[in-house]
Amino acid sequence: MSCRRGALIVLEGVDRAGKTTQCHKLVQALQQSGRAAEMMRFPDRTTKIGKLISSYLEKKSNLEDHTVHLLFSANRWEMVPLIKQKLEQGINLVVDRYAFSGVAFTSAKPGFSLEWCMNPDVGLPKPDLVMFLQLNPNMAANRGEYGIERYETSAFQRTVHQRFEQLMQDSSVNWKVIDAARTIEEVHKDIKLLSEDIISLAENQPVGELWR
Ligand code: ADP
Ligand code: 2DT
Repeated sequence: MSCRRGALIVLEGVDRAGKTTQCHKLVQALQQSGRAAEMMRFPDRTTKIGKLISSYLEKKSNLEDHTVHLLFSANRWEMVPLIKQKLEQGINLVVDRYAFSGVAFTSAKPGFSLEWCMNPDVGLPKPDLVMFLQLNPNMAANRGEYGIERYETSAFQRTVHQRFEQLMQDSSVNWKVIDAARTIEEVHKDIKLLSEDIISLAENQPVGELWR
């Protein structure tokens, strides 16, 4: 007897929108309701490629812009066998950032088109649901100072936000915009409901291919 597959659920949004907080809460809630669920995050800084990326983000090393874009994508591709295996085992995966962050961040740099940035990630396992945690830059600023990593400036984050808006025009992806300016519990309630719905829908469908 084949088991029902798990759903691939992604949380996206700008810095401090609450992605990590909500991923943890969602995994916990799904597990408490008797569903298998695990969290993943990108970049996954634990792999060899992830360590190169981490050093770049920490500004301990420099990498050419195209090169680091391809490394971020490779960091997702190296996880694809594991992602597929977990979904087939019926485990729901809750993912903190995915290819959408990859495209939004690189295309916020001068000289990078959305199309060029999307190409390396074409064919990745397609998320069944992508929730975009919407938070305006002023609200994000109230949640604490930016850190010292690369990309952590308000001007760059504003451009990243515009790129996300462009990506959300693509109806081939199941985007849901979540108002992230509310309390942690209010945001969680919406995310949990949307996730439960998609888990029921996805279990009878094959995993799709992103942007193909
Ligand atoms: P992200 O992963 O999107 O960068 P985090 O989940 O790390 O965001 O949250 C950033 C900061 O904002 C943390 O200090 C967190 O406790 C706080 N935070 C998260 N969600 C909310 C919320 N809904 N209201 C107020 N503060 C929040
Ligand atoms: P956190 O580990 O704090 O989420 O920051 N990024 C992420 C990219 O530029 N390309 C990508 O493909 C991904 C997944 C976003 C990671 C930083 O790396 C950026 C912020």
